[in-house]
Amino acid sequence: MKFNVLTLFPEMFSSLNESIIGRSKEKGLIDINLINIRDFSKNKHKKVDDTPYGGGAGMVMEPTVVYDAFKSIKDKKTKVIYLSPQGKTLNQQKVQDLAKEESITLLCGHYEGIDQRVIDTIVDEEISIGDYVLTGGELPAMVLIDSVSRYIEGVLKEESIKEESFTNGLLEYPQYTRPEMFLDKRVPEILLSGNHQKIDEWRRNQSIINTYIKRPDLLKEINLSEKEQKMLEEYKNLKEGGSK
Ligand code: 9WO
Repeated sequence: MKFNVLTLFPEMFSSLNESIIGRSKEKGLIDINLINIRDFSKNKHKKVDDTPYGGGAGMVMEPTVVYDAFKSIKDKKTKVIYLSPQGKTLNQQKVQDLAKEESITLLCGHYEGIDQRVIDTIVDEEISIGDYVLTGGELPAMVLIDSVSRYIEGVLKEESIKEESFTNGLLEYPQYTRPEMFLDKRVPEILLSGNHQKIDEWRRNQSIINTYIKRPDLLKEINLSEKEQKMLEEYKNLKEGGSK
């Protein structure tokens, strides 16, 4: 997967050299091409922004420099995404769809935004990572790169993707590692049993209960078996009994 990033702050993306994403870059599974928009300024002071027409606070990124930076990308085809609070909110389905693209170009705005005319000219899609305002699109671009990269073949172990949260529409089951006893808390006995059928069943039940507690809205979309429905009802009754 090729990611082009149009940004005034390419150094911010050095965090993507760490961990799983860093390793995937080394392996050549993902290619992150950082384009410094400022390099395309024709101004002797490398200016990239100007005051807004109509007045008001702050600065707006000029269309010409953004357009020239975009035109330097030589990919045959690339999906251009503008990270903005006005976009559709990113979710796991969207992440999986984006992972099928050959090339994605992320446009990161700063200051009070980018001249609307260049947005209308080059952007295919506006995406938000949540309903809050930041100082720029760089962190959202990194969130998108991280989430999409996980679905590129070879980046993660197959099993990790299949077992994870959201893939089956449920939240995750709790995880445990050594030691067997931590403070006064034991690891659930079933996980030490070696009975993998029972363990799978227990984990799925934990996922269902976890989802019921934390995200009941997600549970409405899930087809529970009769056995699982009973299990959940039993949990609800137990909870009403006040023993938690
Ligand atoms: C600031 C501002 C101030 C006065 C009048 C209008 C204004 N608009 C903005 C503004 O939207 N600034 C943005 C800052 C421009 C694009 C990059 N910025 C940004 C992206 N902030 N937050 C995001 C973002 C992107 C994706 N998901 C969540 C937040």
